[in-house]
Amino acid sequence: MASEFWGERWANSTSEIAKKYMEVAARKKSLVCLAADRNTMAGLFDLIDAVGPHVAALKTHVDLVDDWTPENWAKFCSAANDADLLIFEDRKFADIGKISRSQMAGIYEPRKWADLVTAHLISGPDIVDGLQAGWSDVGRVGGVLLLAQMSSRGNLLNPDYTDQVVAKGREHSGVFGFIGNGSRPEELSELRAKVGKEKMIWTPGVNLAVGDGEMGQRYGDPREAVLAGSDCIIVGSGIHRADDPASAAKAYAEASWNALIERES
Ligand code: S5P
Repeated sequence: MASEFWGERWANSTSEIAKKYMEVAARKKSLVCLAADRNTMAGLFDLIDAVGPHVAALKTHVDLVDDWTPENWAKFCSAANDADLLIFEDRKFADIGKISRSQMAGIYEPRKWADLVTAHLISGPDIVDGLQAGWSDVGRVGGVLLLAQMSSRGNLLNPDYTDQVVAKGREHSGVFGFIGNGSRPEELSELRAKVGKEKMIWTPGVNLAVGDGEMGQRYGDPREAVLAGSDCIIVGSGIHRADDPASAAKAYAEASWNALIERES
């Protein structure tokens, strides 16, 4: 079923997790990853209950939860799995390979519950092997999203850096895809041309209200991001700060799904 909607992305994909994501997205008719940036466990549970049916993945920042405990987190991950959501820890790893492997353990132990993690390639490509080794240490598989662009004003990921990240990441089976800048569709189209047809591009910096956000964040339109080559819109405050998060999530789901249909038809 997913193949009929995802066209060349499905046909070219060699990643088990990318296929899993495309299937979940097709079941829910949503290309939305919720950036679940709430700092209490209760707030996070409320979010899953409210928006679970309308989003395909849940992006976490595990270290910003004030009342985090391993037991509560295990319950939260199990609720996310029950809601048919991929779990994506936005840890933005950046260290050398062996330290990144160790950081997949530690108190938060993302190797045990995260399907996806983000990483900067600033330290070189061994970081991807380190993260993959972290998952293998507990008999799991996962995917790395490399930051090729960022949505924040004044970031230092210049076009030459982006090209190098893409050139290295494209060839690595442990790389699920790239983070692109959802606030600038023209930059995103260029990124898609460089990435090619196979790997995922996921984009933060997306909001139905386009323009500047808080502290240098910038926002672009969800439909335009998908048409420019994004495979998943990462939406935070547009959903979790809405008066009615469920209706907001539904609106983002519809915008993203309709854009995928438009893009592939
Ligand atoms: O370039 C980036 C990369 C990421 S992963 N810009 C971002 O904003 N993000 C993340 O996306 C950020 O950490 C936050 O969790 C989310 C955007 O949230 P929003 O509230 O601005 O939609």
